[in-house]
Amino acid sequence: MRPLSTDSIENIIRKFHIGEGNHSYQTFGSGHINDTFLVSVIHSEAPGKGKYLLQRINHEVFRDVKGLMQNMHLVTTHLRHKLSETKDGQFTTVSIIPTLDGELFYMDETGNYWRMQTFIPNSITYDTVQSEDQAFEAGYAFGKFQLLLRDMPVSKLTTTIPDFHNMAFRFRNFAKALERDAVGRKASVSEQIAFAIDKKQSMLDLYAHVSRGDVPIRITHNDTKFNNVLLDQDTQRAICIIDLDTVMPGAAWYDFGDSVRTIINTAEEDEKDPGQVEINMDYFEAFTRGYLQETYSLLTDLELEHMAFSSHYMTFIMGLRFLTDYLEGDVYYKTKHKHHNLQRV
Ligand code: GN1
Ligand code: MG
Repeated sequence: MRPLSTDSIENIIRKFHIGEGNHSYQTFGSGHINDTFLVSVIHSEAPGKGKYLLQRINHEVFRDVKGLMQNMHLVTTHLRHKLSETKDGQFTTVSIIPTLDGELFYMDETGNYWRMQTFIPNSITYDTVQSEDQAFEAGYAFGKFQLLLRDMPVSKLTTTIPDFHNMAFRFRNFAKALERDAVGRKASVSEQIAFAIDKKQSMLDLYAHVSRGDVPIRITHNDTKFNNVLLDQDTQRAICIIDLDTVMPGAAWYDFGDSVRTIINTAEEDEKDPGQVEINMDYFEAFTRGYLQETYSLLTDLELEHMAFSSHYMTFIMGLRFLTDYLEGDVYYKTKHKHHNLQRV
């Protein structure tokens, strides 16, 4: 990705329909892929409403930006419609702010893709769960997301990253990275490699259910980290699911499992001291209660049967991807230092 210049961001903000007024911006968030800026329109007549998120979409990762934005448009439109029907408390959705030309994104002269969306006022995210109530709220929010999208035809969405949670595909990439050992790190991670190989078959077995069509393909979020749930700053209730980049056809296991990965971990994803990484089963229980409260009626027996194992599956697949990227020399995820990807494993 090309570097960003201050000058260009100013110009890019002006391409979007965010109304009159001066603005300021600052970098924002902790995503591993895109670049995010919080844009504030100064002197806006409606306080709190003058905030937006501008993002440069990493098109090396998201090869089909048009498909991605179309998915996001369809899903947010559907959610908005459903929420207006149900008047379900404070739960809301982000909205895409179109360009002045009415497009869903803007491509600059250097070939970078940009999008603007609303910033939900009075909201907060956390990287780690602080209480059982928060774990419940996250379960409720991802469950609600699944429930609200149940009547939207899956075929409307494009698979923007093929094989995203396909374990067989991830193992093939891992094998290639081992074979190449591009930066000579293989010998230093033999323990992690042995662990991955040891778990391989049980992981492939779960994926086989997906590839055989034993479980329904639903509209899933596919990146259900706890910090993708917005909580209301005052009430601490879940109010919105964000980061819709990877919304596409998938298995319910992907969303449940990836949430559990971050929700029951008492430490951050990149904690360097494995001694700090503990599992909080009370959070697991609270999260599951929230999730099933919304989704129990729509899940099949087979989905329910392997729901708990999906937490292993998704935690494992993320570890495998971080390890693969470490072996490849940190070419995919943003890293802040040499062993960052390894700390995430
Ligand atoms: C990436 O960029 P971010 O933080 O939203 C990744 C997810 C991983 C996550 C790990 C497109 O998400 O799959 O779970 O990092 N997204 C992509 O924190 O690869
Ligand atoms: Mg994401």
